[in-house]
Amino acid sequence: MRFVYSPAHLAHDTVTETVMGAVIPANEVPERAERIRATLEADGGFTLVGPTDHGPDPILAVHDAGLVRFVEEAWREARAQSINRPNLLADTYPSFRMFEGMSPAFVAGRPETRSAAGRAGWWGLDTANPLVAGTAGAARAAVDVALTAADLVLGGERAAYGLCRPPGHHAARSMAGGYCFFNNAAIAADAIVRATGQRVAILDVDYHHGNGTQQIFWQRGDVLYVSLHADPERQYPYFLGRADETGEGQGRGANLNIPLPAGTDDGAYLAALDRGLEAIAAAPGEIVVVSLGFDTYGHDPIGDFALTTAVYHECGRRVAALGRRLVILQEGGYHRPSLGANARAWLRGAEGRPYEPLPAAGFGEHGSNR
Ligand code: SP5
Ligand code: ZN
Repeated sequence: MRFVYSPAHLAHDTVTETVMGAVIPANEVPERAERIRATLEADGGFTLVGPTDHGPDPILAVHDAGLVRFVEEAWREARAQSINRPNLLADTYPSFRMFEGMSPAFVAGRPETRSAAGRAGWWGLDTANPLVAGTAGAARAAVDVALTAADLVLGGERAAYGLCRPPGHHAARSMAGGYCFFNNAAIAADAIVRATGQRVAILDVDYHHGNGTQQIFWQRGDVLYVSLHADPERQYPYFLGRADETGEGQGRGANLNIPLPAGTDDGAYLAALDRGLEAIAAAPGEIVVVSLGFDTYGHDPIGDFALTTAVYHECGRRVAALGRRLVILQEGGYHRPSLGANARAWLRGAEGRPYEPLPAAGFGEHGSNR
């Protein structure tokens, strides 16, 4: 299988994030993508290709131009306003309650403020989403990685993997968040719909609900969104991801959320995956975009599922058994020592190659982030 990678992600060199007010070491760090790249190269069965520049139009087809401007200007503007921290992180967000009683038209006309800190809140969801000097370039490159993987599949490949970083599925039309700036999977799915005129399904197996992807396609019938994730009753992004969210308007019935309990193990996960795959098999279309996360892993520092490396091989195998072509895009996964082995297992499963676990040394699946 070919996999698309760009070193531009290295410049998105996040250091800290905040969780409930506490500063902690960043989870979404360059080492994640480097681990996966190194393991796929060591496997010998994967071919690295660089992305091609697709320009801003596919991004602007999905995202508000204001969000794109913010991502591109924010770092320079923060420095110009003497914000001399290692990263730009908001502390104030425009809760919808701030605008209660005001008409949507009036609210839509509110200016975003000139303050860089204020703008980071205006366009953001949460305080765990640091923006640094290299973020804009990395986010642009991640979109190009996704679109190049889509091009490979549109060109006839059965499957291609885009090693996107930063990830994308929490980014909504006008909002960054959850380590995401541009929604790589949504941009790729939208581009595939435009290129083929066919329906596309997105299968999101990151541990978290892809609130951004759901929002972008909420009223669209041409993209089916299916997500397996931690129940928002206990986990980020808290305010979306419930089973009764099924889409509206043209998109009615084209959104399937499968929230799962803490401790979900291999068997329970595979049963839920089969439910998701049944929904995809029942819908028309030849291409599936996979939002692939490994924060479902048993040792993930921010997840609470119990999946093993071996089950990722079986997941890849079952997804490929749909018989559709796959654009597989990296989302989350924060237990760094296991990321290479987990990605390799999933992708080998999708190709019909045997699991053949790696030796525990080096890129083994155990160990801690430290
Ligand atoms: C792409 C992706 O996986 N984004 C995840 C963003 C999660 N951000 C909020 C994390 C909240 C972590 N709660 C930690 C509980 C640790 N026991
Ligand atoms: Zn996640």
